[in-house]
Amino acid sequence: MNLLFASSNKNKIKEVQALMPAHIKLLGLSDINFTEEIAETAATIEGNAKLKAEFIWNYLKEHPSEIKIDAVFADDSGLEVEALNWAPGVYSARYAGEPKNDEANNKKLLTELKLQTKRNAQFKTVIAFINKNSYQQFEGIIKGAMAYEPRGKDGFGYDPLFIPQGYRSTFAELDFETKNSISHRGIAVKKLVEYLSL
Ligand code: ITT
Repeated sequence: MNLLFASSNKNKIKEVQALMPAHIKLLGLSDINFTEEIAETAATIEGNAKLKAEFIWNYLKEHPSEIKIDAVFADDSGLEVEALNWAPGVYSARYAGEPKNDEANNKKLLTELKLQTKRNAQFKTVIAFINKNSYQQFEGIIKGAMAYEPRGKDGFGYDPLFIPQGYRSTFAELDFETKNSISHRGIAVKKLVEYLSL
């Protein structure tokens, strides 16, 4: 089956690709020559995941692809920090303003958390899936804590600041496979794959 991942984030695509079984061919937005940015205007992570998947599903109706696409899905993710009233959450990508910038986001987060000893947080991914018969959502959440300084070189986004529960390393200090096997995205993708294998 040909599954189109409606994301322009190369790191997300790499993580999702690594969890796809051989019978599912993962396509990206470049395979349908889509290069625009989809405005994420919903008020929730669920809403933005749905909005991105629906946008591309509808785009394909008007711009049919040469490759047969069986289904489309999108991933919207956010970091939720309890001491910040669960911010940045749905605003994670642009926490430090436009244009989106991972380093500026991490810097702002550390500033907001300065002198804060309550460090617990969670990462959440919602995958929105559409095919001609149905719409489904799959959620993945991993609990953890915020580091006091960026640590590690791997990963992307907030990975240098997030320490998953049960570990002492940040996501950026863990190797790719370890992060992917426990992460918010990994959990959501495994649910999607299970659904597709039923
Ligand atoms: P899309 O094209 O898929 O929308 P995006 O990068 O805009 O890509 P999101 O809106 O879901 O994706 O991202 C929210 C923010 O959270 C963004 O700043 C990411 O860098 C960050 N993020 C998402 N997943 C992450 C992960 O696994 N580890 C660290 N940061 C992550």
